[in-house]
Amino acid sequence: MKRIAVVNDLSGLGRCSLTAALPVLSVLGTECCPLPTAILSNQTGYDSFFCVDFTDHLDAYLAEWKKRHVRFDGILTGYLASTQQAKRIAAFLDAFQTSDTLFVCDPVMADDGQVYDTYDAALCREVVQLARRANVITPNLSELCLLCGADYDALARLCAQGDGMAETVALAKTLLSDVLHTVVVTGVRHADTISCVLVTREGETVVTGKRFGGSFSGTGDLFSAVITGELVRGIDAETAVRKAVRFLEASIEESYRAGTDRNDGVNFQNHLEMLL
Ligand code: PXL
Repeated sequence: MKRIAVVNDLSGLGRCSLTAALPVLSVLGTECCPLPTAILSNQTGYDSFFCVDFTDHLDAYLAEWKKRHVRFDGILTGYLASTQQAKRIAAFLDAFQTSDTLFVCDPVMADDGQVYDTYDAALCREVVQLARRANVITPNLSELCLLCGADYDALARLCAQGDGMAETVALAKTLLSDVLHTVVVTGVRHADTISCVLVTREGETVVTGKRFGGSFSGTGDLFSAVITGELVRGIDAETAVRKAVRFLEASIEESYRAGTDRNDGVNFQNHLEMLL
């Protein structure tokens, strides 16, 4: 069975990070091995939260994995709690990323053009460094602009008018390298639809879904988990992106109709069978 290490936090409420990755990767028939970065009562979008940063325990945790000579077919990273933690994750990659490992980095930093409150400039620089080591990245439009040093407001305005695809593709292409072969730009919002832009060395594809309401917690984590599981299983990137978009579309539609609070994440559980 393919084994995937998922570097992310465990949030008790919010259906995001590890509580999103675990069910998705399991349904896709892969083993999800958490490397927890922090334990939170709930994700940080709620009014308040309790958080224990796990950074100081990572070395001891990883020493046990090293003892067991465990190997990973995939590594997926997401939300990071601190600059110090980002450096430990880089050391984890030094030890566990081999030429056979697919490293998928979700460069979590921002949404709607706003850098998250818990991310400062130093942490964003670490995320950019991490993304440079990845084979696949799944930025949203805000994160793509941060990775490229581009103007988010101008690009988001174009996209809202139903335009901006050529510009988004051009930006994503500048990131491709010997190491990075796939860029999936998520959540590109138009008036009534939302698109995903897949850019590889072979070309680009835009996959568009229906748009329901605003943004929900955890959708980026569900998306990156589907992409990682499928690519590690040897599925091609376009099929993986189409599957992820349909799964998110169904989950978001159900949550929108149920009036789910955006902080509680989406009702993805009833749609996991779409991934089987
Ligand atoms: O889904 C992204 C995410 C993951 N983990 C934590 C978060 C967020 C977004 O706010 O707060 C703890």
